[in-house]
Amino acid sequence: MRITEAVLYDVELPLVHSFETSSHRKSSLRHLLIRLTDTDGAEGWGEIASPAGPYYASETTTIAKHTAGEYLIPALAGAQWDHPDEVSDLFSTIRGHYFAKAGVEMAAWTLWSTKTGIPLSTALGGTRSTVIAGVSLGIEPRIEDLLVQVGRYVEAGYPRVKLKIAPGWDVEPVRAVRAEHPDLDIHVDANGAYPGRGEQGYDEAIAIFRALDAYGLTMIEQPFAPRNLLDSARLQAKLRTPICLDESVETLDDLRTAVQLGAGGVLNIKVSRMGGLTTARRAHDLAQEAGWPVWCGGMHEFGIGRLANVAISSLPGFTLPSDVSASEKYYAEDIIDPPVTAEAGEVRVPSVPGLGARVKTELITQHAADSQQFRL
Ligand code: OSB
Ligand code: MG
Repeated sequence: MRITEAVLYDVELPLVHSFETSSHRKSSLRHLLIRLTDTDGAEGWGEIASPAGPYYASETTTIAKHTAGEYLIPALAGAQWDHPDEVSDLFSTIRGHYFAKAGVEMAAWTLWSTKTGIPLSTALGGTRSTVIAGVSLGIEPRIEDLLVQVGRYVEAGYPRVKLKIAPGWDVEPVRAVRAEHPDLDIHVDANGAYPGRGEQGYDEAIAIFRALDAYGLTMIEQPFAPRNLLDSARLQAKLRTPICLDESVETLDDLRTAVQLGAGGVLNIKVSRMGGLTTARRAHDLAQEAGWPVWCGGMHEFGIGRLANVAISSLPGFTLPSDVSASEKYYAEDIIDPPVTAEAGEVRVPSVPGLGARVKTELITQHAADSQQFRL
């Protein structure tokens, strides 16, 4: 296969319910969508789901746009490839920029899947026809508001609820949700908001995690800053609740280090954070060897990135519910048809080649602040 054209759309969609994490609150998402076309006119779509601001990771939408346009798309020019893993290799000399790489590589994967007739899930080694979905709930103004949100998604059949926590919003909301839902699979995600050893508030942070340990949580996600694997390992030794790593693991080397240090026991595999489906699949294999269960995290993806998340979640090591809730949790109208839906908390894995849904180009154009075309 050889790519002859790429189009990059800069698209913003409003969220149906605004979302607050330990770092900031957002009410809309701005992602880049990319369409690749090859010499035979076959097309593939990908999504660059980096957040607009540099809070989850340093790679913002504007930076990703620059990286894709100046480095990644030009690297495709003239390249002949038979498998998307080779596209991933084309980017190997470019350091970091995992979100941008993931989106461009995803377009290569969906194009390849369409052309070969092999469904994305099958090509990745998927074994499930449905994946179990969990919801991720942001910080709310009051505990009562959080209880309404939790009740709503439990009612809809989602079997797992993840609660965002931050200093000042941790033990109390968890206690309240646990009191109303004694048997619910609950996990918390701090997005690295707690101070590490030597920083002010470390002792309080440890006391909070010890208190959280009593609520039967499935995991505590990313308690400390991304690079702070040592404090994560120290904390893991003190808790029975497994620590899950998200921001800490961008590369397979990061994962090997984390496993070696005992910095956790669960991995959140985000296709975007790890630079694409190829690395995500390798991380799954490595985690399986290490005995770490995995699940797929989300970045509030539009339908394209969401379907890639569904495909990777069908692999056998994804034994915990993934953040692949239905499109309607996020957007009034998704950019794919049909949108992703969940029934009793399960999302069906498409069994057809390609993305598994039609991309609504008209809607994309309507919501695009701009688009750039590259002829290769
Ligand atoms: O840490 O998992 C995270 C959203 C933005 C940035 C970071 C995270 C999240 C989520 C949302 O938790 C997961 C979803 O897409 O529903
Ligand atoms: Mg997380």
